[in-house]
Amino acid sequence: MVLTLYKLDASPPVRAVKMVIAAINLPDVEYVDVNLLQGDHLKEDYIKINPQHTVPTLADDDFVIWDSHVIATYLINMYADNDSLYPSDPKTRALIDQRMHFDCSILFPPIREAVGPVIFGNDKAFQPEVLHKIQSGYEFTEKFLTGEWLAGDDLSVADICCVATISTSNEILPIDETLFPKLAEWMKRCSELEIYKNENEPGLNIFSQILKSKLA
Ligand SMILES: N[C@@H](CCC(=O)N[C@@H](CS)C(=O)NCC(=O)O)C(=O)O
Repeated sequence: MVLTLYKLDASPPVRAVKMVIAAINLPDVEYVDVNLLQGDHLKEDYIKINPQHTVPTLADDDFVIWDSHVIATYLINMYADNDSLYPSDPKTRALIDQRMHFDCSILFPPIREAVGPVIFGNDKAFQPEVLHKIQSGYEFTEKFLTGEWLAGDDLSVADICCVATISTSNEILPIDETLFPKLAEWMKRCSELEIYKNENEPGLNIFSQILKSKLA
């Protein structure tokens, strides 16, 4: 099999997939950069692969799939030595799926909404309504954290996907640890993981630099 990941390191969902690839020790993934700032994703060749023109996109030989959560669980189901990141027990899996749908529908959209007008437009500040949505995502996440990890006592793919997103929104609206102590602790726990240091931090730094240069 030949695995190709179309990616942009600054992108949170790309970083989530790269952390999963590292967590399951998947060797020999070919990486292809898609520069959104230069409009690579809107070119005919890329639209043919993914009509929704998002990154990340995965090609496994001629099977093509996108959305980071789907790519992450596909790679675990298909190639991981064990299912610890995405256990097959239906209730555990449902809890993980809920967190990932929450990431997709609540945590990630305000990041796009906040940075779009800054990175692709001329805005020099974030809209207050968007910051409110990010804060609301923090409030929910704080409530979900009843154990060490987002879906209980063990690290799962939900933590990986959500930390890629929340570490990014933290650059837009820093997490107030007096309001969200469990969230701040979880962030710290995640940031100590090797996969986070190697696969999330570098792209997060790129994101942060782009943002700072646009806000300046
Ligand atoms: N839910 C998707 C979101 C993907 C997404 O929106 N990626 C952004 C970059 S962070 C993108 O590709 N934007 C370009 C576009 O939508 O045209 C996922 O998890 O993969």
